[in-house]
Amino acid sequence: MAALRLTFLLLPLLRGRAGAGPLCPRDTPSRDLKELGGLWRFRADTSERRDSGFAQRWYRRPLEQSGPVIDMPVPASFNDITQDPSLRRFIGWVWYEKEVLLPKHWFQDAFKTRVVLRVGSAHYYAVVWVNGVQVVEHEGGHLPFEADISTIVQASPGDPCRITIAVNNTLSPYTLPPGTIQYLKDESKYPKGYFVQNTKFDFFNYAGIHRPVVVYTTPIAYIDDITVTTALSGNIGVVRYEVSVIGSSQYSLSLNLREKEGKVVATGQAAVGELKVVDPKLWWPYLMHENPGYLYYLEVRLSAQVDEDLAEDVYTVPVGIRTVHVTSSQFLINGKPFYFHGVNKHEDADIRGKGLDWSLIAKDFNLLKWLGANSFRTSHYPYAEEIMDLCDAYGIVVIDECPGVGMRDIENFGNQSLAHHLVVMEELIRRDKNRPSVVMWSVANEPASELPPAANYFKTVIAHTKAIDPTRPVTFVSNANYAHDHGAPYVDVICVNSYFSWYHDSGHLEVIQLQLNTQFENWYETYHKPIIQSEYGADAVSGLHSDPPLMFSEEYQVAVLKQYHAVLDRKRKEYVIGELIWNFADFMTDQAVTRVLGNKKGIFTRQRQPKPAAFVLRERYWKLANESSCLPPTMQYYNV
Ligand code: BDP
Repeated sequence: MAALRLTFLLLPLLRGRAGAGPLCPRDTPSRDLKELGGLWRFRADTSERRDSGFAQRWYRRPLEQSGPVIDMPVPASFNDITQDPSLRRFIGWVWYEKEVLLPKHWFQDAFKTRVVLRVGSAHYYAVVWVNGVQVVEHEGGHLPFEADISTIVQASPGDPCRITIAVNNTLSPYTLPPGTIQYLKDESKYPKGYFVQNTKFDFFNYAGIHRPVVVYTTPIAYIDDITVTTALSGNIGVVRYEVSVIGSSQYSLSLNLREKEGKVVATGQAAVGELKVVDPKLWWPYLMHENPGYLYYLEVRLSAQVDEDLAEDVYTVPVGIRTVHVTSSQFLINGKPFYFHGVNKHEDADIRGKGLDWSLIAKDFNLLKWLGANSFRTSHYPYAEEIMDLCDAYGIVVIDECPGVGMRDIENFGNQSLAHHLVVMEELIRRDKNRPSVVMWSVANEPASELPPAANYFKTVIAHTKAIDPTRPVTFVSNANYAHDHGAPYVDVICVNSYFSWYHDSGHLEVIQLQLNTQFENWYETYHKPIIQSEYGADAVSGLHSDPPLMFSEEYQVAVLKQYHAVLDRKRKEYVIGELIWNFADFMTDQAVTRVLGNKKGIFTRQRQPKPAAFVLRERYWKLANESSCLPPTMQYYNV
């Protein structure tokens, strides 16, 4: 069994792994970008050990020469695209391939141009070849990775370039999220070799290439990374920055911090420095200010000597000037108390699964604004950069969560998991560190934090996260008993999930208020840290009615929310700093007797139509916003 699992997941680990470039590819005057979306050729490796692709080196020749292929959209999960149930539940390697013609001018001065291939995310493990040469491999869905492919593509300029990506969705006790492969050997019940993948998280393990694949260029000497942090000192906004350059040690930099309209408000020349803005326009959350999500733009220009030549690069990062502080009972943004009234989401939709979809993204942000939600948690993994960009621009506050979900077994807290968890946090922070919308990192959701090894595990993960980013608070989301949670001592904010009258005392709405009150009191008396109700809710099958309210009806979902709100309204005056409904929309899960085509705790259906609970929340969120914000009276109404 171990040997087979090894073939499933670990085969490519025999080669070295490579990380992601920190800067998200953007069109700039010195860089070109070509997106490789559309239909790719695709084949699942159905061989018993799922190893034919590697054994027969499918990457060496066009994929259709080694067997049948089908068309597969990128970005998208592969699971729900065809009518084939075995592909929907497929575990193992799937192979994607695309031929692409790169623009001629990328080769005109070959040695002055660097060509990079970048994958926004591929779930879970990916190996990438260009023209048959392996260029990168990466562990973990939800985060980007890239490879410098200059020498390979420049060896045959003008020829189509063949990109092959093998993706494996097998999870192990040491992956994030974890999972196990279980072989069912009773041949009176299961065919020979039958296995299933078990997970302890509550969403479907969609797989494939979920975010855009792009090829982009930079000059041979280039801006590799820019780190920005901001502070306020009286009426001065301080933008601290650090620029790293690769490809030359003889270079000069010129930095311009511009307002939205283009006016330069501060300039710099050094690689590390501070820019000062008098009376800055601060980055404010949605509904906390009449001009939320204000962004400056830090334009970095590089002039580098490379041999006899001059390489010039330019890259611009959006900058939101804002501060974040946590006290024993408050969460302060720009020194003002911030109350999270928001949602937990999923990247999830019909047909495309977890594939990036602009229509869905736009619709979801419109629904968030309609709802009066000022925040969300990226439950239970990092969301697409495209989504995060809009959070920055719209002022939607984000608790940025890594894929530490379903960590329920002791095996998930050993050194192998820990080492990977630290790498994941590094990759996540490298990607999202400059985002004003991100106000807190969440390192896990509902881990078995009552297990003794969780103490050292979370102490280490949280310390590592804080060492990389000392500017943001860190949390994880707990459903453990307050008295036995070994991770809670290390968090800045207590995030608690509870499902009173649902998973406990099912159907008993009358106990919610007492139990919720006790929950808050216990946590606060133990830790004296602010608390977020990070999940609560109830399943409601759209169209199912019952009065008096019974479980799974739309009325019951509303009733649960109202019971929670009564207590939240008392406690938010003390130390409760937020409430995030579970869930924004219905979403797909594994099949189970408790799931009706997925989890129905959405206040919107999976197709984004509101259930009655959405109207209840909308009324509440706008009321909360109007109470606590400095909005002018003209903006204090439903934004219909
Ligand atoms: C919580 C989990 C979440 C689930 C939810 C539920 O954090 O992922 O979907 O329960 O059961 O425990 O609906």
